[in-house]
Amino acid sequence: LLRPTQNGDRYELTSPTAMPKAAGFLWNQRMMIQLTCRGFATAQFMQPEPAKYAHPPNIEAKTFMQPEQNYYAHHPGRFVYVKDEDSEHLFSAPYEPVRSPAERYVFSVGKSDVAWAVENGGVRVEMSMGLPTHDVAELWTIKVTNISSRSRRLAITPYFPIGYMSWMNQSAEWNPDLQAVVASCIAPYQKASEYFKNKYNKDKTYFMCETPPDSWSANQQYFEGEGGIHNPSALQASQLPCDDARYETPTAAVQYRVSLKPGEHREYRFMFGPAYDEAEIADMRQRYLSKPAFVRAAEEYAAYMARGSGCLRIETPDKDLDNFINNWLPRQVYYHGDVNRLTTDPQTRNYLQDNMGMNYIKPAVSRQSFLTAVSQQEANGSMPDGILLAEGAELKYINQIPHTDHCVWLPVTLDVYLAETADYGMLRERVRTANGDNFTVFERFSRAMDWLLKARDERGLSFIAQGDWCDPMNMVGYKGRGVSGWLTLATAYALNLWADVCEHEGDGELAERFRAGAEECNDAVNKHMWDGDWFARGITDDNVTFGIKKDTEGRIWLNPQSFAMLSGAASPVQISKILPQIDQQLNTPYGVLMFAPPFTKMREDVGRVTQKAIGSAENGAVYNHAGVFYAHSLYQLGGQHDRAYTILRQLLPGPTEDDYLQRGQLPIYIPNYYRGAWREFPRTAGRSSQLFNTGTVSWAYRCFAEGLCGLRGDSEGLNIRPQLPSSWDAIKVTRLFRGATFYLDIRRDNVKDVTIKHNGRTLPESRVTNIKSGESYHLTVLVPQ
Ligand code: CEZ
Repeated sequence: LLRPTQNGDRYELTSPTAMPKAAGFLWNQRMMIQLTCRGFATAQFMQPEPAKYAHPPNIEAKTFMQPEQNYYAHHPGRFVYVKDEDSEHLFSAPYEPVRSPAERYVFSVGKSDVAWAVENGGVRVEMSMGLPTHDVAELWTIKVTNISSRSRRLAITPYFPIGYMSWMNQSAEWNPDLQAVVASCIAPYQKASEYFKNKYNKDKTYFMCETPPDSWSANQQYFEGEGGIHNPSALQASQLPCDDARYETPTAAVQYRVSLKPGEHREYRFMFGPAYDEAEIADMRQRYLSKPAFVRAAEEYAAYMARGSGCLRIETPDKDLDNFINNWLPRQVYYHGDVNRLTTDPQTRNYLQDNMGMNYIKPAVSRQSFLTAVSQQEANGSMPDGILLAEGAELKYINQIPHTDHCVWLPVTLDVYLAETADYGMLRERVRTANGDNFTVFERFSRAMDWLLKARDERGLSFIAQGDWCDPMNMVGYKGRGVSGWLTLATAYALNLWADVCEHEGDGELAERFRAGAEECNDAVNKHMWDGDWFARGITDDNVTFGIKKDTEGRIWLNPQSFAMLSGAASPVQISKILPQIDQQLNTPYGVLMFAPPFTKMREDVGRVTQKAIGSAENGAVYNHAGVFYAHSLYQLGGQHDRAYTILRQLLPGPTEDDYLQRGQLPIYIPNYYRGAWREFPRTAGRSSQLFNTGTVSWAYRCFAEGLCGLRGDSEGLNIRPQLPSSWDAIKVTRLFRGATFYLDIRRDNVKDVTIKHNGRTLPESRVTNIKSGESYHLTVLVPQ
């Protein structure tokens, strides 16, 4: 059903029906496309806000990327119909819209292309798509081969529906000079000011052919006719109608009528994408639409992807895991750091955490992200809800809701930047904000910490306003009094991390002050939120503590437990009570739940999180971001190798076929959640959200590098303290660090503590200092049995 090829570089799925939403995705800095195994597609480009060039056939609501998107017959997709003109047998590739079962079907997802090979009725169709590195366009190759032993007369009809573009103005026609169907629209608007904003938008969509087709259709209704998308009327005739769309729904179908001898094939190239005008389309043709130009674009794009290959290679007893860590996880981390989820106003916590991952790929990008983030700090030291990345960008959607946790992520993500680079010099850069104040990065971080300390109530607990890390927890504190247990602990964690930096920078007094603040936070949580076996999640506006034993829904939440371990609030005795509770109440075969039991009805003093579908998203799913915080806290704690590893492994679908089928996702990315409600609704438990935007990935990479492999930098060198799961005896690791390459041979041996040998010599500590850029270090690392 599912197999890795080329050392895990690609994954192949051999059924279009077993995991119907299984998909691959490609991006560049200006666009993103997700393609399902059946041929449905979701694509967006930035102008500068996310926009579409292919639409469903009706008006679509605009929103940010959502989980568990459904596909339906008319969902935008990229298809090719093939009709045998003698037998009249009709099928389509990849699978939609005809859904005729293929004799052989392979969906093959690579890091820089997505491809299919489909055999049906003695004809093989190979489709593949790539992207240019800097432009917005899809580059398609479609190859049709007669694999039967007789000559065949075929009508080959690529079909790229364009859909309902606008209620103001839309049309489409064949442009003979461009050899393209060109659809045009005026994107709907109402305010005069928007006219000027939209004036230079790419309001055209083109489907352009390298080889002139015999006929075409630009009108969805005429093309599909009474036969419908599964059996379009236009395919009954001897050629397509060569029609147009005049305030009718545009589409793009072109047809080639060919005779193929046994073994003979035809190969076609197409481009699909948005443009401002015909001149731009002509220019794109010139640049890309030929075989050599496709080859060049593919090479360039593969090189672009390769720049995101990360700093860690592992060889463990788990080959599927190796594939993921060596090929796919860094790619997903790169995606987040490279394009910030294709938003112009990423949530501040997302922006900082997505860039945290970039430390393992391009630390210079992370460095710049701190400067950008603090350049938007408020005068009172707090951080805004989103970071604006483009001129004219505005805070939208969730960023219009006040959340109180954003400052926390500054020291938390800086911790990784400093561990990777030891670039304390960045802290001395001066940054001026739009409100005119001018401080060093160091001062700005301290101001953010002071704001966190201030944003607490008389008990010393952090106000939650309309949300913290948990976006939809919007009614705990909307009256201004409610507090977050998690945020108080996260504040303590952040303050302690920052105190270490203050100390390193020679400001012992400040360090002491922030450590005292952290202690106050921890004490307050212990005083007001310890429920005997675990920590509560918060206290509402009306002074009701929740996330405690007497709650029948939302009884135990994962984040406060993880952060109590990170912040030092939880004593060893408390930890020994918490961990078994997590095992019992939150563990599932698909990962650890964000909380349990899920809410079944609105709780007006908690908010809309309780209204989400049971076991979906934040309402008690296996929300991977929370799961990976927990893994991180276990690695930080030490001595929890198996618990931590189990969670990391569960972030990924597989390796059993049952698990793949239940999750319904290829092991090429981590989704933001898998459905929870494992006891309540076992049928849907484990199902992937299919949403690859998630703060999980930078933490997952960190957990593998820093936790499992135990490789973490400090101001002078690299510490080495692997935490292998007990079932592993040995692993091999390659780690790039500050310009040097470390080859580590890690195995269990009769040693009391981690012992490192370099060039036959045992090092005095489990740490390498004086690292020289450009050098290779071959180390043997012995870990206790
Ligand atoms: O958003 C994520 C946020 O991007 O939810 C996380 C939060 O920490 C991330 O910053 C947990 O709440 O509004 C909502 O109901 C959802 O919570 C979404 O905003 C959610 C997206 O589905 C994920 O892309």
